This record gives sequence, C-alpha cells and structure tokens, in this order.
Amino acid sequence: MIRAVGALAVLALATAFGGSAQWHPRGTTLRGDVTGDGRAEAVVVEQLGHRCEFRLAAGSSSARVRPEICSQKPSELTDGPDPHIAALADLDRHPGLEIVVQLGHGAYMEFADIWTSRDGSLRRYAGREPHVSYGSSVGTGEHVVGCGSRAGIVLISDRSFPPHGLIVRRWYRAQNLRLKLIRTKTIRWNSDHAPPFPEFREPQPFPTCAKARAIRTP
Ligand SMILES: [Ca+2]
Repeated sequence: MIRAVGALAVLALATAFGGSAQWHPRGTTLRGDVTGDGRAEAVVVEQLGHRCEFRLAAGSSSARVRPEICSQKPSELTDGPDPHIAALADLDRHPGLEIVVQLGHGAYMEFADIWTSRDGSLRRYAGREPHVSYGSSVGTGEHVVGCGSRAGIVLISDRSFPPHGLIVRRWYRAQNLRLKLIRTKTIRWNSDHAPPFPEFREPQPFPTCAKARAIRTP
C-alpha cells in the first residue's frame, strides 16, 4: 500500500513538472516506401506533449522538425492541424518516396518542406524554407505544385486571375537534395475555368505524383 502511494506521488510530481511528456502522433500516419528497400514504412509527425517540439518519424528513423509556427503563431498549435505529413510523393530519381511535411498555413495558403531518406537517415532538402506552397484566393491567385512529365522534375505554377490572367510554370530538377530551377514559361490565361495543366488538379500538393496523402480535415 505504501509503495502504491509512493508511486502515485512520483507520478503526480512527474506530471506537475512536465516529466510525463510523451511523443505522440500529430495528423495522419501515412505508409509508403521511404527508404527505397521495397517495404512500406509508417511516416508521421510527432509532438512532444503539448510543447512546440516536433519530429518526423519514418520507420525506425526520426529527425527534429522546427516549424516557424512555434515562434509566429504558437497559439494555433492547440487546435490547428499544423504541422503534419501532407503527402508521400515520388519527386527525385533516387529510390524511395519523398516526404512532404506541412509546416503551417496562412489565410489561404499552406507551406511545406521536402524530406527524403539517405543512407538510413532522414534529410531535409536544402534551400529556402518552405520549399513549396499551395492554395488560392481571389486576391493572390492560385499556387500549385505537382510533378513534371519526366521523373525527377517538380513543377510549380502560379496563376493570376482574369482580367489580367497569367500562368507562370516553373520546372525544377529534384537532385542532390535540392530543387534547382531549370525552366520558366509564362502563358496568358483569361478563362475562369481551371487551367488545362496537370499540376492544377486536386488534391494539392503533388496531385500528379503523390503515392499517399493525409486526409484533409474540414
Ligand atoms: Ca525518391
């Protein structure tokens, strides 16, 4: 009896001082072959208790993720969906799917980073953060991201709405843990209909090459 009471007291102390914080899943767990060995891993963003501490976990590998929401909009962590795994997509020509980690959102846009597995560890693509954004509004136009018709090409397009409608399509080569801009093309587009390009399909991001994606919560 005394031992049980003692254990309860230790548990109460641990809870009071935050010692009981556990890593727990945030958002949907996706499954896909991230390492390229032909077997699917469980891929998820985990949070430490209620703290602004996150990690990306894929199978037995994990890596810390530090979304800017921690410094910019920490109050949204309590009930918002950020961050989470948005999609597993085939982006480069290296075996294994890339991991699209949604980091946060604005009024109409979502922002995501790209991670991949190399030699048993998770590596973030180099370059600006976030790597991709997607969404649309009357004010800002539409911003989408998909894959090109050839393997290893990421296609990011911006569309401004009529009466001065334009579509700017940008092709990037996904190589050596970077997205490198290789081509830009601007097209006039004054129709109210969706542009006839595959990267504009839904759901975003990567409608053309996502192998698994999180179910969007309303
Ligand atoms: Ca890959």
